[in-house]
Amino acid sequence: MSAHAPTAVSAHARALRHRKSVERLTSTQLQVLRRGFAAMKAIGDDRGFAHWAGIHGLPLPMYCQHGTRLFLPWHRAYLYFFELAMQDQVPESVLAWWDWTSPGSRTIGIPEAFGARRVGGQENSLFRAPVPPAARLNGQPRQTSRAPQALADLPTAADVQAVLALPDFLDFQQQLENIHNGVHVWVGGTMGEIPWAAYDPIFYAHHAMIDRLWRFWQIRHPNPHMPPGLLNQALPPFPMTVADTLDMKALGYDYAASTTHAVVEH
Ligand SMILES: [Cu+2]
Repeated sequence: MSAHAPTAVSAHARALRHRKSVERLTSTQLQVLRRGFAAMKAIGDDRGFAHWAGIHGLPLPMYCQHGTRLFLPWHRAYLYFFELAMQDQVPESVLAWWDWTSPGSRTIGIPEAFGARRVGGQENSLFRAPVPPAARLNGQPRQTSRAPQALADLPTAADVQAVLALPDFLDFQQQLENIHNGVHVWVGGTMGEIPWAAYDPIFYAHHAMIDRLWRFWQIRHPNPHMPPGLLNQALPPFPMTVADTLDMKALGYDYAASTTHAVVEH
């Protein structure tokens, strides 16, 4: 992580990078995203995809925070450093979010960007990824897989709006985590199992959506009640505290406003 110590944050505070909806990427933007994942997957050391996926889950130690007060901050830091690692390989690449409440998602489920097995005669780097031997336990398959459930079982926009209205951070976080759990289970296969979920490339689009909803919530509740002590908590293995995750623009990214006008324009 040394290459991206917190002091590097200001160096990255150049023009804001906007994460966009997977469904609204131009074909060029999608190609760049695919190149970012493909480049990381081709690297076996700690700059590579398997290393980053392994920070979330197996092999041990598993750092991810689920069912704790650090769920949102930890995953924001995780995506932030993952995206920097991807940009080390493909500088113009930016994570995209998967809005599982969108009409498109409720029609086809997994977005085509991730669901297509092959594109242009090559394996789609967003379709799946290998699970390395060190992370395989109990006969875990060598490749990630998905087993999506019924379209009607995806969370709805109304589910999301109800959660965004909650004024208390911990309530909000807990209920958003529940929605998030439901989508992991909905995608099924590897995504349904925490120790391996981050090996599926769609993990990052799902968590970008969760991170985006937290951003909306922050805008709607600018002075949230945060429990004492929470802000100073560290987010290992990342050199950040909860407080460091709150100002997204200081981190150098934001979410494109195209589908967020109702909550984001101000
Ligand atoms: Cu998750």
